[in-house]
Amino acid sequence: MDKKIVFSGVQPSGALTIGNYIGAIKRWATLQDEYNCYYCVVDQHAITVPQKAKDLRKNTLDILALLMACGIDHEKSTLFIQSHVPEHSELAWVLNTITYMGQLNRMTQFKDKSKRSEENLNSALFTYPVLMAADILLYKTNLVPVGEDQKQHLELARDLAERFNNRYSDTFMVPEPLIGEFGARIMSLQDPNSKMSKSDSDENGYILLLDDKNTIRRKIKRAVTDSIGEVSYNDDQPGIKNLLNIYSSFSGETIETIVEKYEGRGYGDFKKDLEEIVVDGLSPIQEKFNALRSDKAYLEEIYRKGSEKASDEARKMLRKVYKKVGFIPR
Ligand code: ATP
Ligand code: LTN
Repeated sequence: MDKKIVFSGVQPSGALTIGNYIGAIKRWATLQDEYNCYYCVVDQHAITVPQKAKDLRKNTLDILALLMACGIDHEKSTLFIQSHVPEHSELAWVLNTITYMGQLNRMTQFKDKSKRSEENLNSALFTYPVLMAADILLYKTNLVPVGEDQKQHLELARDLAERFNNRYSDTFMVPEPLIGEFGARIMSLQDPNSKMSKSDSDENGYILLLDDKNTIRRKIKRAVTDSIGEVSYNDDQPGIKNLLNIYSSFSGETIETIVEKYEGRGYGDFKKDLEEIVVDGLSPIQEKFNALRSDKAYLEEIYRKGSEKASDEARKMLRKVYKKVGFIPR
């Protein structure tokens, strides 16, 4: 029996946080045996907000090496760079013709991001979700592991698949989201009511996968808690709740076990242990990253092989789509 297909993407718009890791990337590695996985560094999505070319090149290779350091195995999964497979933007053009302006106007990510650059809004920021739908639909994807913030975009991909299938004939698989439970949203360490984000102006709000030991310790020490003084998991203590989620995700222990362990002890002990758990959890990733990142030729070999594999599938699907819409074959 053929394995089901998984597709996900990450933007090389900066360094990855433990929010990206817990919410999405950690999960990606665990899916590799059961599914046929495609993992893509979406550089074409990243340029919907201004990027310096030099930084984009560096971030793309950093993220590729980081994904491998987090356990993505290029022998098991197809690991590639979006702009290396032009079928993504070619399919996006066709999908644009069946997307309603009203649908794109309702996207919360567009509303949020357009607020940040009110003056010269570019049209790619608006059609961003259509390119994302193309990424997913090209590979007959069944499942898309993402954080909760991407749910609305996935709804659009489902909608476009169904609309195309109805208008022409059965072509695309209708994909399902795969969203984790508590890890779905890791919050800022400085404001536990807003999402941990790499684009936060306060660097104490996030921990980067590549932060050094002292930085990690300092950021956890400074993490906002409350005056209750009891390690307990509830919505009245959002700071501690968020730290418990991080603790559990890195240690593998259940929330109950952790809460029991710190009964009658203050936040000091809890934070001190958490510091070491995060430092220890990230250090093997950082070591692997450093080894991989210094070998440019090896990285090149991997992303070339990945895009060849992805292209084979993408080409077949695009050919089918072009035929159905009435384009004359080359
Ligand atoms: P930014 O934070 O700069 O707005 P982003 O991190 O949301 O960008 P991506 O890098 O493309 O954008 O996200 C990669 C994956 O990480 C997505 O699946 C997203 O849902 C997930 N993710 C991002 N932030 C968090 C978070 N705080 N908690 C859980 N998952 C997250
Ligand atoms: N918009 C996504 C990144 C992304 C993606 C995809 C995720 C682009 N294409 C396809 C899943 C499937 C984000 O996380 N910001």
